[in-house]
Amino acid sequence: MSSKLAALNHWVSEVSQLTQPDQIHWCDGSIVERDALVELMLERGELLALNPETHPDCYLHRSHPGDVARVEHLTFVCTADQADAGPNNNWMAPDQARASMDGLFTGCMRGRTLYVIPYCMGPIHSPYARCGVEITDSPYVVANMRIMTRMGADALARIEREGRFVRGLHSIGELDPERRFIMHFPEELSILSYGSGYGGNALLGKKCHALRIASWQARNEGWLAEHMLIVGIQNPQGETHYVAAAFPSACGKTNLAMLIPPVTHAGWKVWTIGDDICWLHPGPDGRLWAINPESGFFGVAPGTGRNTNPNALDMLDRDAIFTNVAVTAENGPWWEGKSDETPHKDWQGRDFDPGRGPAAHPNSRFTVSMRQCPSFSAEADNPAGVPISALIFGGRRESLVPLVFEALDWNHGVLVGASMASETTAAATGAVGVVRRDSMAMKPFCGYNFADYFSHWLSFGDRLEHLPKIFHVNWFRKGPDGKFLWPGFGDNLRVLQWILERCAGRAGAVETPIGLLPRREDLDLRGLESLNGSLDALLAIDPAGWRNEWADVGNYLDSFGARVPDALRAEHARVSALVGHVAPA
Ligand code: OXD
Ligand code: MN
Repeated sequence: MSSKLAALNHWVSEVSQLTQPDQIHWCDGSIVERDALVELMLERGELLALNPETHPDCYLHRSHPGDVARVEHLTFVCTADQADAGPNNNWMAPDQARASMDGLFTGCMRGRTLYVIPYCMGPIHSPYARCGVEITDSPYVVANMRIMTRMGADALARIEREGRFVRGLHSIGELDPERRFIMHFPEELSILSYGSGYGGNALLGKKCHALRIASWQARNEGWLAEHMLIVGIQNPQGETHYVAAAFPSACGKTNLAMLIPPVTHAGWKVWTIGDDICWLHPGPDGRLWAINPESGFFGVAPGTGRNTNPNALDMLDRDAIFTNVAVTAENGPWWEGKSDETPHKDWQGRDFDPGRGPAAHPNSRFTVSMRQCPSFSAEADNPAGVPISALIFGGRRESLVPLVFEALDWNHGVLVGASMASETTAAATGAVGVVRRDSMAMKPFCGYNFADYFSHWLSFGDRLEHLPKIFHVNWFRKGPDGKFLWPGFGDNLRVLQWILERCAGRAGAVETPIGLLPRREDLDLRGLESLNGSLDALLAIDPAGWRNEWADVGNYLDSFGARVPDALRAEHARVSALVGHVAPA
């Protein structure tokens, strides 16, 4: 073993002394290894094979019913100085955190196999990619990491070349919510996760590494690690422009990433680069370049149907892992919104009884390689990434926030991102449907103080010669009857079209106190004539509502104290004045 791997070997042996596994398996990422793991999980009942005729190589995992989502209240950022983690994170002193985690990990792998998973986040030869190693005792985690990351021999070879990697130690422990913690040590680039097998808590390459740890690395190194999808939008002239868009969990990022244009839009095409995470680097040409660090989708199943996301349905009929979905009498996967079939067994394996709620868990998931997506773009493997023309922020807001608006400049756009708010969803435990501020959709994922994060975002105003434009969208406005005002899904392309036309300097807009809005005639609404009255509401500005909104944003910024950058406060004062609210200086 080369000396560059000595640190890795040393760490693996330290962990095995602590956790006492029966055996150690170094994952090579091969199909043979995958098949053996699947076999093992089938034997142990941790996976159930779905119908091999209709869904070859598809498996169902039923998690512990108390382990179905991310646990934000049990997720910590452990920096030496609490102020570096900020009020946006739970904090514990690193020594104390390590000591209590050591207690939990002691002997926890007795009778189990310890798997060493070398992985690479991003195209394997990209200078922007970063490697990590996850140690876990869960074969389900290994099988998922194989889909979600570039895992195995190539990643190990890169680690051997570079000698550096993020360390993640995970054990499902006893799956006891009382003994469950997800701890991050950004100063050491390490993660300790105990007691949960749920994706966001256990697939450490995803939220823990690619967002919480990477956001810290990104700040130190001059780039951004964001909770954003990435798509290429090809127009009928054959030009493709790329945008990255941040939405909170379960707000339709996967659907937008795989959008199929409406029938009125012949010649348009959306290419999928990523659906959840985006690493943005200033490129040599002064533009912002994006890579998707992941290689698969860990998507929310409910609501994925022929009308909402046909591309997703088409990629899910082979080689996929389903977690907590229901099954049909033919042993196919099923969830609310998938088809008219009647589910046979619910997500817990019980005979389906509508009286007990939905058949699939609202946060049930699919894990599938991005290569299976019909709209997959080969640019997702481009080591240089793709150049970004526009950044989009969006939330789930029933009222107030219009369909789309453009920020006046970079600082205004950063304020718009920082003030994002959304109604909570089932992706995290806790109440669903409560409006909370979720800056850049990073509230659960930023590995450091939001005030410093806002400064870092503002700094790109000087770092980049060609800044992308920033927009805000809201697909979720409701009318007085409680129905959505905007059709959403494929029709969202019309909004993306306006955004790209604005970037090209071709579309009109009207300046309002909150930013630049399209007028009816600036949007391509062919085929949406039925929208009529709704469009007025979708594009209206309610000054009194915005006075309250900006006052609330002011309180929110205050909650981060003196570290909030002056430029952001100045921007807040400016926009507040425009709606007639006097923000405290
Ligand atoms: C996810 C999430 O799983 O944001 O992507 O919760
Ligand atoms: Mn996400």
